[in-house]
Amino acid sequence: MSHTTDLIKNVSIAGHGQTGKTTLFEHLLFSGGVIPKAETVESGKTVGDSTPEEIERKISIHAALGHIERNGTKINFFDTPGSSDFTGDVILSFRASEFALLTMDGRAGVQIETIKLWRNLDGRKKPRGVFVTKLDNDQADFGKSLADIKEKFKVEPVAVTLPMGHGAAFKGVIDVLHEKAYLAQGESPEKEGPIPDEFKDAVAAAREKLIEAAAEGDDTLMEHYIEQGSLTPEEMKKGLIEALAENKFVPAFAGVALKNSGIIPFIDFIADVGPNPRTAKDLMFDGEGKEQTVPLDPDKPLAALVIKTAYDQFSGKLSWIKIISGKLTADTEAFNVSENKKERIGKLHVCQGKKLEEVKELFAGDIGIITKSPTLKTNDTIAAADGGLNFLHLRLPEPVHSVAVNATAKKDDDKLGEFLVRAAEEDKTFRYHFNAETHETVISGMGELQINIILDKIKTNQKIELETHVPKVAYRETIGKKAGAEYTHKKQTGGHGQYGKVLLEIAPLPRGENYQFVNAIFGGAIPKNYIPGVEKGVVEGMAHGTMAHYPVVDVEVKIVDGKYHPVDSSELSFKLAARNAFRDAMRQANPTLLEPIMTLAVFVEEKYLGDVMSDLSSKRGKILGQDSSGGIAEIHAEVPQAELLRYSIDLRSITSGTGSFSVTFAHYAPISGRISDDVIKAREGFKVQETEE
Ligand SMILES: Nc1nc2c(ncn2[C@@H]2O[C@H](COP(=O)(O)OP(=O)(O)O)[C@@H](O)[C@H]2O)c(=O)[nH]1
Ligand SMILES: [Mg+2]
Repeated sequence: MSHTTDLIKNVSIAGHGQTGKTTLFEHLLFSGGVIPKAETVESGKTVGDSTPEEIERKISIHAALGHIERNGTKINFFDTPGSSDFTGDVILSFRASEFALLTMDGRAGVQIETIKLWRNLDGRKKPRGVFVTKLDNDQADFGKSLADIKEKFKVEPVAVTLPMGHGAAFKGVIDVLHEKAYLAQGESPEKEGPIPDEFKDAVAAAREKLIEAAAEGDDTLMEHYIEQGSLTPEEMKKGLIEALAENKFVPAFAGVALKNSGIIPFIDFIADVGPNPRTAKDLMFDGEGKEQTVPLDPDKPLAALVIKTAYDQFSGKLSWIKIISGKLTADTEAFNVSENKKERIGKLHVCQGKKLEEVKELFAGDIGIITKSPTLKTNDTIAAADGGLNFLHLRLPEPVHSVAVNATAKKDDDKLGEFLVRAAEEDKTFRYHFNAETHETVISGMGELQINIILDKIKTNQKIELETHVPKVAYRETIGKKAGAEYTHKKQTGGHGQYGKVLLEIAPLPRGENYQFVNAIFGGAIPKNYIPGVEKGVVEGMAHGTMAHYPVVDVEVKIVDGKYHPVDSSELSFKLAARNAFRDAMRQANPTLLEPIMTLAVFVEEKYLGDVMSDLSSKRGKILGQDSSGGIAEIHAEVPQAELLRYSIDLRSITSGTGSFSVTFAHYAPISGRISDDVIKAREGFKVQETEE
């Protein structure tokens, strides 16, 4: 069944790993009547963790989508992965939702992923709430968790539900908004009842805060509140809706998902107060080079965005799509704005995890799935007609972890290539490229876990035997001073000979300027038609330097003199002369190896700061700056790439898996001594393929 815009809500459930997202998602579907029984993550039967790799590892790897209905409103929920290796699917779910629910373990409070997700939501001005889970643990503390939010984010969350006890004494939650208690019933849905006397004062105080939050949403309500000292339930609801859509308050919820507690009042809150899809403020498109936003609008012609591509072993290719304006109808023709061509829309579906249900149409605000489209890709904009807006692509972080791979058997190369294309389509944070310089296929992603899961799939599902290794570093060579050399290429024994003489001077250029060729020949010492041959020789000479055969950069080459022979000279003779002259000059010009230096930004909990800094200095890192806020330290440094090839693994072990980093190329820098000697040694036996006479 399809729902219209004002009867749709979209919620992303996100948070640090193991805070109970998948369990909460399961119990939302159970309490919403979608599934007859809530399964545990450990059983491998949850709706959220349904792919073979998730069942095997007992963690979420992909976003899952499901929905319930409450008083006629459809609520779409995303269950997202907690590990930063799978951040791509969290970001796409944020993009498609107007509200994010961050889960927090009641024992741990704010954790590093909570902070990163909070910042990401800040960047989108996205309304959000927090759900404090696992309150059945003795050390869990709802109040402390909210205080932690206040300390770290300078926002005081407003409790919409309150726990009745905690640990073994946990009995259920109280819905402060609707003034009802919900007793936990274990496997059955929670049961509504009166608020026990012992909690009445706490509820009254919490309700006061909720009324204040509602009054903040609207100026006339604020006047009423000041005049009357309170708000009617209708006024309160209206104020909360407005305040939440404007991200003016952060609702907080308590619960024990595993025991079906805190679920129904949360569903009620979303159905009543959750942001309408029309309130989305991050629907950005490229308006002639300038980013602009459009309102979500059911009355405009169709516009929709493909947010995700997945391949299901039973249903085949799935293209997840969010409708931004108008409606999408099954079995019609639309226009693919990104590809600038007509697009056939086949069957449309809504889903509960991997279970699909066919629908005829989807309205603005809704999220659904197009199956078996051979052409649709993630980030494609689909519109009613040509000339529509082109929505901006998902903004994802750059890969930080790379591995070089090759199929053990040459015959598997094509199959491996096809798999990589598909994997990169499914997860936009995963990339692959062939590095022509090092002759390696390098795959990259957000961390070792993500890469290992992909390698496992290649080995197990595709039955391709693989070899993997740490990617090679692309070193460079350059010179430290001016030098000159002359070289005569001569072969004049019988018949048509070869003759060319080149005299050249080389000089260092500033870093990053690469190469300059200067022709300073006077009086036709080398005729014009041979100059291209001379330059070819120089370029070939620079392709493999004299130290370790790496490309030579940042050199000016000036051809100053030469000599030719009217019969024996040829382009080839001058090319060979120039190549050798260049290398002779380079040997005398104080040649040096250069290594790539990366700019690194590391995010860690403050307690790991010292260990991370000393590790960076052992990696020849130069600290550029350091900043701390809300318990998280941010370190900026420049570090040689050669030291960072396994940094995601190192940082994981230093920070017990909590740290993260980003890395971009900065510049090349000279190396010397033992480091340089080792690089040269590692290149021994490298064969240069060049044309000979
Ligand atoms: N005691 C308790 N355990 C829970 C609760 N919610 C989830 N868990 C357990 O915590 C673990 C992680 O849960 P999961 O839903 O996979 O967390 P996710 O990584 O955030 O998706 C699982 O073993 C769950 O059974 C809860 O409310 N109370
Ligand atoms: Mg999960």
